[in-house]
Amino acid sequence: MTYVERVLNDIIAKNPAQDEYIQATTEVLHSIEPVLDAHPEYEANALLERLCEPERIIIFRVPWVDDKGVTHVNRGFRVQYNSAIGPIKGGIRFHPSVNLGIMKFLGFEQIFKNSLTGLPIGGGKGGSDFDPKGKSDREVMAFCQSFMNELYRHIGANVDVPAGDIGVGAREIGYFYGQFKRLTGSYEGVFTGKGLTYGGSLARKEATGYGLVYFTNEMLKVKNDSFEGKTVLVSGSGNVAIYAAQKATQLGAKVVAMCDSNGWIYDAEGVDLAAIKEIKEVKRARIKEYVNYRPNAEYHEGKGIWSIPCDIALPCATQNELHLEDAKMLVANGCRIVAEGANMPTTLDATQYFLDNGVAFGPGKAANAGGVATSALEMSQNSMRLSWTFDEVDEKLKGIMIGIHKNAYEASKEYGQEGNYVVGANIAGFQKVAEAMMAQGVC
Ligand code: NDP
Ligand code: 2IT
Repeated sequence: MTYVERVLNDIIAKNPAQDEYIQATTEVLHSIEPVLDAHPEYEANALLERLCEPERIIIFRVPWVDDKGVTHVNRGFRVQYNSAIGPIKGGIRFHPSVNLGIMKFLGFEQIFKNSLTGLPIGGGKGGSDFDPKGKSDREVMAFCQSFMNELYRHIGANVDVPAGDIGVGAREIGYFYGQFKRLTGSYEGVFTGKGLTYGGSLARKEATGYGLVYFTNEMLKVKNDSFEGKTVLVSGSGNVAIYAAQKATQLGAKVVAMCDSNGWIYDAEGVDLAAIKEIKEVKRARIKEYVNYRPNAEYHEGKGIWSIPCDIALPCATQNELHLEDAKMLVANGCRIVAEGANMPTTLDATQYFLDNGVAFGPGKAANAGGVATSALEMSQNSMRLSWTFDEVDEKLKGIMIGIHKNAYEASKEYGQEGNYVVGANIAGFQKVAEAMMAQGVC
């Protein structure tokens, strides 16, 4: 039995019902096998066993009272996965599906993503099974304050710096920040994605989506191609999806479809992003309202976005939203590039199908790293007590995404799998963390 098989068997035996965590570790550990073969000292020092076990997991009760006076209890999580290369950094997700396995997969992926940015940030993730849909602002505030009443003691600008993710945006970060400050009396850069009036960075809101498109643009350049004239599908209609669609459109592509968890819209003339922003960012409503803005567009209930012919697919909603049958449809319809704005949106068999069928595939930990990279730029600005202009941040983001693409591509080449960004990103992300962990001794 190889080292990787032994570690994966232990993970499977010890973590029943954590399917997403097993999926993420399986992919990463298999791709780094050549590095492990070249470094027998990693096995001798139980490096993988230490890497796969979070430094600590905090699970806590989050009680709150709704507008009718009814008391509810949700479960809160923070997985502080790995601080070898910097303080813990990663988002907070509010979604009813949140459980320990999902928190661990996201935290595990974050370690390598953060390493790929080249910036000094460790990996972690947090969240709750709280469902913000349909809640009033006061209910969301009550929940965020209660969440912070426990989490504040575990975080800090040099310890652990949370940010947004699904269901957590500027509104929630504001409530977290206010409560943290009240509990600790400390005005510090303990969150990113903050509002611009209290330490936020310009371009953080746009960063994940823009970064995804900058990365995809590098993938296109390898093929001597560009976004100009391409037909693009973007799943989701949240923070990542909206700004991916915006940048792809700016670069000359036509985004013809987007979705939410209820259904999808198709607009042959190109999606009207002002309408999507009003529906999603202002009204917090359902995407089916889009047809009220554009009567020629179609709305379809349920899944189905991947059945539309396209050149480029950008899954930007959630994990395991793109299955093998979707991959087959995309390939049959001529899709040649897939880049993940979401974390692990593509199942393992669908990923393999893309790789086997000549589709250039950008894995999330590389392609969507622009969000956390810009979070690290927000931390830098907070430390300096300065703020950069939008263009300064955007230029840095672009440079970081070009660098991630280059490093992942070169690692894929070095290990004999040129153009396989899954292998390249996993290896490039792993190497820095492994070296830092070895240098710091058994801890
Ligand atoms: P948002 O909450 O802003 O948007 C999420 C979008 O995805 C919504 O349109 C939502 O629809 C849809 N969605 C969520 N769950 C499902 C589901 N089960 N089926 C179909 N659609 C679904 O989140 P973000 O845009 O911030 O995050 C999207 C993805 O990007 C996540 O995987 C996140 O981890 C990842 N990511 C986010 C980063 C960031 O900076 N925000 C950085 C890197 C990655 P509905 O409104 O109906 O729920
Ligand atoms: O998945 C992610 O990279 C994020 N949700 C952003 C994390 C961050 O700290 O900005």
